[in-house]
Amino acid sequence: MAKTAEVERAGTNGDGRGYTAEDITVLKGLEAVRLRPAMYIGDVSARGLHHLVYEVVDNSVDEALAGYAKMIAVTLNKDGSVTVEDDGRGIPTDIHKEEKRSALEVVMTMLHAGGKFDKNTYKVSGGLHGVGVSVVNALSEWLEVEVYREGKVFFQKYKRGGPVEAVKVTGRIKEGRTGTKTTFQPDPQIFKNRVFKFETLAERLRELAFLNSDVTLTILDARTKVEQREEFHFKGGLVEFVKYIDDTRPAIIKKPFYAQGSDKDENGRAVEVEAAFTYNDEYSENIFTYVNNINTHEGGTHLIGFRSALTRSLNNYAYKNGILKEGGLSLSGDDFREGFTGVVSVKVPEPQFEGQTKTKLGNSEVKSIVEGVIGSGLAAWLEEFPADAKRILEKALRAAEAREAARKARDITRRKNALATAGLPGKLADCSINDPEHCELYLVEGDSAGGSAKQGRDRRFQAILPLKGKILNVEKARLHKILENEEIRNIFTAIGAGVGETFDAAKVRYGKIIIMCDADVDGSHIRTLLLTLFYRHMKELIELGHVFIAQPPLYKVKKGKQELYAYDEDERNEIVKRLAGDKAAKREESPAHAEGEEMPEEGAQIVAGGIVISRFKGLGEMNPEQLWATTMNPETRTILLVTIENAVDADRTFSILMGDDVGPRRDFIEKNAKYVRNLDV
Ligand code: 0RA
Repeated sequence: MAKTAEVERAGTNGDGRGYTAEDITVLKGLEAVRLRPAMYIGDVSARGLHHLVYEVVDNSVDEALAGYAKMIAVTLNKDGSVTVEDDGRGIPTDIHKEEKRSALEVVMTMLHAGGKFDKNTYKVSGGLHGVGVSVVNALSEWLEVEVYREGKVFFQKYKRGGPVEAVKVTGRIKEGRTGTKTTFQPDPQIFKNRVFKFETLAERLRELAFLNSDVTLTILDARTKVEQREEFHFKGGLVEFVKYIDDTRPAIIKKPFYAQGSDKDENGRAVEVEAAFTYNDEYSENIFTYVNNINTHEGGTHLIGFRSALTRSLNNYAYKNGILKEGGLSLSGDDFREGFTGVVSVKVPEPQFEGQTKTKLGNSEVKSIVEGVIGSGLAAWLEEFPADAKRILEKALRAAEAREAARKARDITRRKNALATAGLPGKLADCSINDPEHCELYLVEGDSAGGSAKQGRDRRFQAILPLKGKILNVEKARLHKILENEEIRNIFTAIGAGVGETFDAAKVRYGKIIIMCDADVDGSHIRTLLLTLFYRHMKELIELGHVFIAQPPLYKVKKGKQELYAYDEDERNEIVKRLAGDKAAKREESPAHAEGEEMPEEGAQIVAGGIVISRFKGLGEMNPEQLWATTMNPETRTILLVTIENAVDADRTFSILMGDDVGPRRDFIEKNAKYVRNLDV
């Protein structure tokens, strides 16, 4: 039996023994992580914080993929720390030969040590996470790990990545029980916001459960009075995944397609392929692709292989069954996209990630492997389910007709445009410089606010496009219909980068596109319509961080010449308290009482000890100077960056908010109404 670290070695820097050369290397590694955390986890915002949990969970998922772990349990603890426990083999605790310390300590403290074990059979980790648990350790105020192996409980604690003492045995357990339990507290020196969102974590765990049908993942929120718990286990894997994605959209085929298989790459290592799809009666295409459980937003060779298998197999079937005539019309890939919802998941031993956000698979061998597995799976499926095959082909034929009609219509518009004044929309007040990086486009609700914005702006770099009322709901229309809408065409033309498949991020005319709507129900509706438009037809714009939401204030608090703006009620109360306090201190009067007081109706004012509060009803109520000072001046304004936290969930959110089904929408609003200020989609 392997000796434990406790027996072999006294410890590192926790016992006054001093540092060895190895310790110093380790510390250098951890210091690098603490100096530049963003290099390892992307950023130190909420996204990076949640990434810590994913990193730890990924290690357990790898243990599950290796065939050992079945359960992964995440707990959000009362003190703000997080625990991740699995029932895998347990991280080895014997002495690591090269490092001469417990393997557990090596895994927990050395950068990239995770893959050192058994590289060929164990890890298929992606290159995106896969930075290793040592990074989480380095960014934690403290971290504790317990390993259950050989009938013992092994324990080690770390502070900011460094071991507090050597691995020790803290208890005996039933022989045969194995696993790893990690608890960590994110370091306040690194993370300003350390509050984990249950829903965000739950979404990722649900996704992992769909992608790995053998694993059960649970999440427990022990921070709240009433504990919240969810358990995810989907025997049906990807088939259940596509059903889940489309559960707000009516399916037009009886049962989703599913295929699975594997093939060897040029080094003889297995590439595993799995895919499922269904069709709904709408027009957008939803494909989610994964490499080693990582969502590859930018697609890559697996997506290309999947698409070409679809187009080829469906065309072949159509010719064979007389739905298409040899030498006549053939259906293109585009024709199969309307209403298509699919998931492709591949496990690649050595993935190469490319693209702007390193979420595009580059391995060329994967294309033909996916094409082969899906192509033969689909050919068999079409023979087995001819009624579904027919529905898919009918839908594709209608899409082809619509596209042809749209092409003709576009030709006509183009000719018309050439006669009329082609170029930027008349309503756009453009900025004078044309360096996109420094330019901003404000999409403003209403002509009157648009007018104020035009006067108040800095015209050198701020452009204004006023929008009249509600734009079309793009969730319910084909692209050519959408392009008939003048308001939407104006937005596309102003941005200048095309739309959908022809969208070219390099042509975007403004680095920041800022949605500015009233802080009322209509305003949120218009904002949601605009976000839907960007999400469905210019997703890259969001992914590249170009889309923002303006934050106009809700209140003005005035005392004498001093004018202060408040963006919510709490802030308003704080300002009133402060102004009243100033006065009380100076004149030794009792402080004014505005705190907690009900606000009168919109537009009205109250006076409390010389303090005047007014509530802004809409943007139009602010004069150009106020609009500049509160909402548009880059020095003082707050704008919210729109990000996509989780692609699957973002799609569902838009489908729920903009689709036909009322029930899910009501549920969503009831559940999320309190988060109205959180605009992550
Ligand atoms: C390397 C080798 C072995 C297990 C693990 C890593 C392992 C790592 C993690 C991380 C979280 N949970 C984990 N569970 C296992 C197997 C060593 C052996 O028993 O032969």
